[in-house]
Amino acid sequence: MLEKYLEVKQEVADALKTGKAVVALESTIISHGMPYPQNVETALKVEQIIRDHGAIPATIAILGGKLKVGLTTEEIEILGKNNNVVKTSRRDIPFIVARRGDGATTVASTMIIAALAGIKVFATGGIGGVHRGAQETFDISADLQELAHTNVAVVCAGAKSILDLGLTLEYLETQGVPVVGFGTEELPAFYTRKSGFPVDYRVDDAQDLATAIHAKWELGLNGGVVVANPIPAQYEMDYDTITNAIENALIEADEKGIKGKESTPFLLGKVKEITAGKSLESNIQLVYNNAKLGAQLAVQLAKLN
Ligand code: PSU
Ligand code: MN
Repeated sequence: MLEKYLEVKQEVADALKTGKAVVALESTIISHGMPYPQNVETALKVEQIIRDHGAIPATIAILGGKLKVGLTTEEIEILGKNNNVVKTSRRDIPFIVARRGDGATTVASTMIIAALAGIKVFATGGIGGVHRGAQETFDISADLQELAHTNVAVVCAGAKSILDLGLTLEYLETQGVPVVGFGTEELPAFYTRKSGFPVDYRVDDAQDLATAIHAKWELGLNGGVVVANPIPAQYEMDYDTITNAIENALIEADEKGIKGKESTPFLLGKVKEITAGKSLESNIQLVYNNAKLGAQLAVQLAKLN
């Protein structure tokens, strides 16, 4: 029945069958998170970094209504160039499938499709979370509910302070999702290594991380793990510059009445514009850094299974 919907690339299927390390990657970051051609260049380089660290990359998207696990270079090009690709979260999946459409998967939907294929590790830039002002707007990313239920470890650089990081951590705590700092006691805030908020656990190597995640799932404690990996210091942005950019982006979003699924892409685009592309270089570098850790974690987890 699943075969009707799911199309796993041969190389990925072989790796999964033989218990080799595989790392899932999302496609919203390609279609809605970065401009062309940097998006395509980054997506391809990320795949190479994962290979260089001993794992097989599986970029995930919906193409022609199929849930694709592992894409060709041509398919990544399509996602990067075509602005008709729909941002697809959990609720959108059945409709994109039914109309045989193309969808760029968010953290939530990438986790769903990765889990269907049997992939345990997913590397990306940043996760969605509780938006600032959520007390009024109820804008809470579906990513957080997915982390509550779906058994995939998500390696990210924390979350951007377009979100309310304190409320995001509270929400994850309620849902039983561990937030682990890789080599840090503090939640990184995407462009910066620090946020002022502590993580639940600090882990310093991929093997210890794999041991804890493996224990979680063997004990039947379903749900994901947030592995928060700080941006390398040399690519970190100046705290005041990025804070200012985010404040201005939030004001403009509010004035324009931007809501719902448009909110995150709008804010990301504005921040990029205000920092004159400086944020893009940081964004690319932190994704590379997460791809490397994702591969190392997948290799360690594969040893335990
Ligand atoms: N944060 C980023 N870059 C991104 C996203 C979030 O720094 O590209 C994307 C991810 O795909 C994430 C999604 O899953 O935005 C969250 O959107 P929403 O808040 O609408 O759930
Ligand atoms: Mn939202």
